[in-house]
Amino acid sequence: MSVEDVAGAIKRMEIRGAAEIARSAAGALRDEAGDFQGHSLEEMRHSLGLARDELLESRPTAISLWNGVQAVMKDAASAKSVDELRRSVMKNADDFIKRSKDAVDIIGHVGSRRLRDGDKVLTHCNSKAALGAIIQAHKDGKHLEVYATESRPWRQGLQTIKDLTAAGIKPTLIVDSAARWLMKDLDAVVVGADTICSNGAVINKIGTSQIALAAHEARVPFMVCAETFKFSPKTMYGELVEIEERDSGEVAKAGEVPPGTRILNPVFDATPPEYIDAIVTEIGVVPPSAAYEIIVRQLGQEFIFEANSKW
Ligand code: RUB
Repeated sequence: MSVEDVAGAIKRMEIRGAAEIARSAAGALRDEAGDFQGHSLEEMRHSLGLARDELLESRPTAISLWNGVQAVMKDAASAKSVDELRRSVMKNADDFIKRSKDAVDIIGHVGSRRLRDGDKVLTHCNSKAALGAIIQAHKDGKHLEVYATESRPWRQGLQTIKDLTAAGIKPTLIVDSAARWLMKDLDAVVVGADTICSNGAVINKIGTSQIALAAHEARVPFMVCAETFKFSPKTMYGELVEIEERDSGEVAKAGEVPPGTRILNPVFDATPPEYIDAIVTEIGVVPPSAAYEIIVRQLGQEFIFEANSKW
């Protein structure tokens, strides 16, 4: 797929989920570099720069996209020839995609250990990392009762039900507003993340923070499954995470509400660190308070410099 096709598919949510968005963007940059026909290094840098910007503009909230693009382009400034630039972009993209898939796998195994036989577990939206932990626990022989929220307005919960069913789990679907009613019967909540801020706050699908609040009230452990490239170096420098607002037609179609009705459609929200018991990453289970440390150690100086250099 071309950069334009991938950016369009991300915008339309045909490609969705923070990790998948990042991997697809990395793949698009790899193909762009591979297909470059020119002979000038400057021209290639320029065209990759435009491709990077187009991909970054496709969805604003998930830092995985920015981190992924950054990982692919990290050697672009130092490359000395078209060939070197092409090789570095293609290799970095392949490395990022592999690392990201391996991370989901490890998170599955680590997250599984946090779930016990007989647990009743709720998940929200459709996170491959969160589902990885639940499905791995099932493969490890634990009998889980799994509940999935519908996740209005896009109803990603239906995809979650399909994913769980394909893995041999018989899940139960609930409407989003049933989460607190159900909470008293649950043993764990497992969700994914689009962005984790340097203070440990987690940005994920709208409604996540309400579920976390209900879990906190009922003392039900709230676990976030997220690869380290979901942590945001930008937030270290005070940048607030932009919460994407999508078209009102996703909430109510024309004719369903009186003309002039104002509809708000924010698609992510922030869960404060106090409501999060554990973040499961590919480098281990960490508390939200470790977020700053992870950004510094795992993403490293290059990412931090780049995150700060725009201002
Ligand atoms: C998806 C969503 C997911 C995270 C993590 O929102 O909020 O929980 O992206 O997913 P949308 P993953 O459907 O709007 O993209 O673990 O697969 O990266």
